[in-house]
Amino acid sequence: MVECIQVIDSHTAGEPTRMVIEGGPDLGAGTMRERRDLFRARFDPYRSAVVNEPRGSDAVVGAWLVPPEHAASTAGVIFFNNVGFLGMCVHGTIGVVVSLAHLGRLGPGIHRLDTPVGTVAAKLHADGRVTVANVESYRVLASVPVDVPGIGRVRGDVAWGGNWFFLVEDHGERIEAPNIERLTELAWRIRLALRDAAITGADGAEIDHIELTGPARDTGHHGRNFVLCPGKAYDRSPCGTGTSAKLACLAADGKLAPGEVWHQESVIGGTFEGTYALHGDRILPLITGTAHVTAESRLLLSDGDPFRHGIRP
Ligand code: PYC
Repeated sequence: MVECIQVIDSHTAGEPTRMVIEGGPDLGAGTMRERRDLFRARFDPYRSAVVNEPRGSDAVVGAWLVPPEHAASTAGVIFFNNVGFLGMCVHGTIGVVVSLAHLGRLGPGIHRLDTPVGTVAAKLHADGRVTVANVESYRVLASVPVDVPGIGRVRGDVAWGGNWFFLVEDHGERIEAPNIERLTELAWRIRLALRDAAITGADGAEIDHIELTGPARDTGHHGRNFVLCPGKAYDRSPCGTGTSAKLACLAADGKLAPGEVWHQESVIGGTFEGTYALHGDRILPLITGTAHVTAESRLLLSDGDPFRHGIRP
């Protein structure tokens, strides 16, 4: 038997998104959180089949489209990567909106998407840019010291932007593409040190994204980042949830006012534009970027293929 999964591939500032539009398991009609939990518990091989080699790569983020949870929403979407599931994914949301527009399923205007961590609104502009009103973001800890074996003590902020981030500025590294291997090693060590020191997000949640920040390269931009994702792949884009976490820290430090624009560069030079509105003691980030559709494909999973569910780490 051959199972067929239909996907649209795109990239957002170089970071790939693979949107699943047909095939695979039916996740039912529960809340988005229940559907994500069902996916994880019963159908994880499909996650791996879609994003892992030989059909994908470590950098691919999957976006599984499902019927919306809320009547006012266009769709539900569950984001996942090479090792598990994401809360939110902003570059992925930009990719989903551009891919749905490519299919003729939506046009310019505001579209609501339900995710396991809340409903987000995405505006498709007439010129193809997409602005995502992300989930509320906030910093929980500032300048936390962590002793990193082989490196020494670094300090960072713990913030939520739809995923949990540890943002480090005093790392002493250049945030440039030729340095990606060193940055990956450093960020990975920081992640393990956080785990060993039991430094977590709210409710003991694991901090699974490490964001190394630094000065922008281009005049007119405000910062540059390197974000290491949970499966040790770096984000080619400036990471929209990471940019949201950064905005939450800037807001908490009084360094960026509501409505002020922050241009965030990625380690490979892509940019997102970020701004925020205040929501009580949290912020509502608005992240703008562009995506490009790269392929319309049917993934084939045949019974005789030992890697039909991907090469799992
Ligand atoms: O853009 O939010 C983002 C993201 C998360 C992981 C990879 N990209």
